[in-house]
Amino acid sequence: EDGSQLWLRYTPVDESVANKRTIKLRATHDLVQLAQQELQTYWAGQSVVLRLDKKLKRLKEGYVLKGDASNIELVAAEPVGLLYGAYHLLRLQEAGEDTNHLQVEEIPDYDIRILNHWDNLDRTVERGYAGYSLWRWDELPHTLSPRYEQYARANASIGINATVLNNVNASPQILTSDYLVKVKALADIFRKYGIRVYLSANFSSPKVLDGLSDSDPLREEVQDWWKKKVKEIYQHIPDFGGFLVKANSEGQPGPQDYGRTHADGANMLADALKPYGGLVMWRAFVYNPTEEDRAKQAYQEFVPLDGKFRENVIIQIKNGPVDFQPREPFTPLFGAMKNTAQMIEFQITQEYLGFSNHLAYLAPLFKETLDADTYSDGKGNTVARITDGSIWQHKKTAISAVANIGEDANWTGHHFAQANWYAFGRLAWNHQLSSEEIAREWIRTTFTRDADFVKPVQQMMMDSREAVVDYMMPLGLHHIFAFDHHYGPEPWGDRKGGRPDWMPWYYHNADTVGLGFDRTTNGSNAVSQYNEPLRTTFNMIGTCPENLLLWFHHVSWTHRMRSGRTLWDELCVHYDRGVQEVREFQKTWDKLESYVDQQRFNEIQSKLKIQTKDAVWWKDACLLYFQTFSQMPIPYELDRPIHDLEELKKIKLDMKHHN
Ligand code: BDP
Repeated sequence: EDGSQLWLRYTPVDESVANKRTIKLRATHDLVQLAQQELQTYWAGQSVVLRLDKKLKRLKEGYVLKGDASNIELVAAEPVGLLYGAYHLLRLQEAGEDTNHLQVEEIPDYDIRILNHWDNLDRTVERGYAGYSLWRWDELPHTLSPRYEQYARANASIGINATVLNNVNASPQILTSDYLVKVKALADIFRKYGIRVYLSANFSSPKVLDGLSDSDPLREEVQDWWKKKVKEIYQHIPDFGGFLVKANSEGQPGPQDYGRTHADGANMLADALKPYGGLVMWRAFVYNPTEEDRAKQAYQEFVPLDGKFRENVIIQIKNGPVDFQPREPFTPLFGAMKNTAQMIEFQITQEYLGFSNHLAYLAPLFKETLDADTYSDGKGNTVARITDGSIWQHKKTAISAVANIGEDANWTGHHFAQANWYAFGRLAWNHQLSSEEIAREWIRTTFTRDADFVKPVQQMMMDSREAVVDYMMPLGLHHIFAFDHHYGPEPWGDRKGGRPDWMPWYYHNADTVGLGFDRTTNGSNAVSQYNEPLRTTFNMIGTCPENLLLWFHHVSWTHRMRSGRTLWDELCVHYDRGVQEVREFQKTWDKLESYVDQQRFNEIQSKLKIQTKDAVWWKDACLLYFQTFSQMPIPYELDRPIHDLEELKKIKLDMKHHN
């Protein structure tokens, strides 16, 4: 098997089974027919009646499943709810769960569950590690790859209902008439699976595409340009979702180019989209190379704008305040704008977690942010509840993640990276699901139900993210990656004349005294962006969680950690533990050869070898480099380095970052 079937390895039921049960429809709609067809082909169980009940509005796109050994009733308020219900049944079947006592009510936690593709029009993918983009712009709209439909089906099977097709570093070209026809062709396919298309818009489009003198959002000519453009889009795509915008961030154009605010920019687009029900997802990923701590800047720019955004604007906020690091605290902007709709942005693609070479199961990372208590208005207001509408009512709720999908046969480069796409979809539907549950479900549908396989693999997945944190950036270290491509370690990295906030030393601050970024009240004071009691907890070295210690504190090498070890020894122990864990993954995997088809077994085995080599590389690079400051020995019971620092400094990876 090449992994192309993902978690959808259904076998068609044979006729004798199909003849014994019926899949009855009490509704007509393309989506309902598709639900029926999926069950007709693959469902080996009881008879099913599919019914629409418009009165059950509280279900949103969800469904009710009830039944016993002879008959199942599937009811939804929306046609797509029946499709999701059908996939629920098939999931139970594939995972080998009981379907004779069904009493299920599922309501999605978020209205919009959306993937962000960072795909360029030349088919390179920014931070993509699974080959070229799925979208074959040169062939569209005439030639339609079968993978478009497979992609839509895979998403629908886990409840994803929206997609942004192009990179946030957006080419204005996407909004030309030539491209809109291509976008329409994709939207027509995705619609069959309940998926809406969104586009990343370049703020300078009016100027670049049609020669307007500028793209100032307060100028009528510019506003009219967008109104006309939006009208044109809706003529092609009547259910177009809206725009995702990266503005005044990392060199992208935006309203500030004209002395206007993020709100002015977002509202102009929102006004153009409003008549059609479209939305603006406006990103809060903004920072400039100033004296101010990068981690503080989004909060500083956006909090003063609270209440100034139109109803159909949602601020899209990365889970952490810096940038998708292996571990970050949650972004303090969550919960700090009570009058503005907010959504989370995760990164499924492993830009900072070993690309598609490392096994890193990300559900625990996603949940760490979702479950984090913001203490906004008291206890219990987690990031999940702030964004899912439980606390403040907004027009729409949404959750997004940067996709890891490309043209590779297995879609995601690493077979195990499929689990991260899967986990995002499942959590976007229900953020209460546990990482263990999701892993178990994914393993059983993707590989086998055999407990002797499922248990150790589940354990390996559950340990994997922490292993990556350990061998890359334990104890709150962050952004000490090699410049630009972000694959290997480069804690020594420095570029003459380069932006300080893109240099590792900016983040680790290693010196003869110690290590870490002082964000306390004596330092950059980023702690003050958090509500009490977090502010005080993070501010004091004795109460700050150790897994974020070096995020918030500059800590002396001899500081005693809770284990009784010095900071230096603790750091060494973590790096070493990360390496040991990956060595264990190799053993676990090799033992399981008989449960897996040869191709997937081999491919995963060779990825684990790369991961192990990289883990040792990370450990040696970071420890040998930091040792030049600490001047302390690596504890003698730990494995010794196998590289020399000077040799590691010479490694230059030829990895192009496509912008
Ligand atoms: C960073 C990536 C960069 C993206 C940027 C963003 O390195 O390629 O363009 O985020 O999210 O993580 O806009």
